[in-house]
Amino acid sequence: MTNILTEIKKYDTIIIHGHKRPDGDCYGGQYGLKGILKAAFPNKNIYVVGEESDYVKYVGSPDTINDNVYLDALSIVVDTATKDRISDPRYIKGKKVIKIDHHIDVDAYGDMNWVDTSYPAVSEMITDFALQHDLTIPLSSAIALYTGLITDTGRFRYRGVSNRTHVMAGALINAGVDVEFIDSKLTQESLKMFALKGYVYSNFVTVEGGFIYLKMPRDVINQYGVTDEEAASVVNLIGGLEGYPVWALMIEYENEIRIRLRSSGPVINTLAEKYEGGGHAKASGARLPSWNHLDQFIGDVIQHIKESKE
Ligand SMILES: [Mn+2]
Repeated sequence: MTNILTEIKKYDTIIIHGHKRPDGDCYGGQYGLKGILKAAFPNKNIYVVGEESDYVKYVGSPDTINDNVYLDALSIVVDTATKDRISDPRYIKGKKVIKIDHHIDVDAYGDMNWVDTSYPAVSEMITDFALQHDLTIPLSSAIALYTGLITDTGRFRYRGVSNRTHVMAGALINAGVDVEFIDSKLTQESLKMFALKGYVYSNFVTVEGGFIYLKMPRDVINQYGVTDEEAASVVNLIGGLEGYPVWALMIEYENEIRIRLRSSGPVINTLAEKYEGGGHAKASGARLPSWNHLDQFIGDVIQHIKESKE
């Protein structure tokens, strides 16, 4: 962690990347870090690049920069486990790349990698980084980081939330976060999402053995007029059902089916790895080439649940 600050000090330009289809924690890490570095080093040029997120747009919006900005720049990539998920492939043009992440380290793409899965959110890592180095956390960063902290922990409900998580949250409140403001931003719902929930509750499928899933074909997403990100966000609606410890949301893309696989029981990232995926022990992603592979996948999930009980 100390080495990271030493590196940061060497560069006049720092470009912060995140992952494709950024979520609250990705945004939190990116904009949180940007504000902290800007406050500590006002003469440095600090940029955030990558995709925009509608869901957390109050946190910030990305900068547009030319390729030549990367000359002599330091690239920092947050919240992204693998190279192919990094948003804006130009990160590699930086003189040095630092990876800061809390996912299982499958791809150490950085010249320097700070990867620690004991953090439930990269926003907690960035907050800790600031506190340990006595860096000021400006209000804009605190809002970003608190957003990341509560979205990746499901409002402090998931495993991985620790004493440290709450200490970090407390530090962000000290920095001026209005928790009610952030909660209202995150919980406000659009009519189309409200309607989509009706679809979820009417179309889930339960499989004997403890698996519940929902198919989200492309025409459903179009019919409800939601973004892919919004569609993906309903995964937890089918979680927590008694007798069904593993659940999945399957979204249809042009050439593949992307699966969000979740568990409140067995570890499922090993299973996800068999299907071009991976991630956390109880929250992973996977892919199928088409719906034709669904039955095989379901069979594997059931088998996996069975084996985990033995
Ligand atoms: Mn994260």
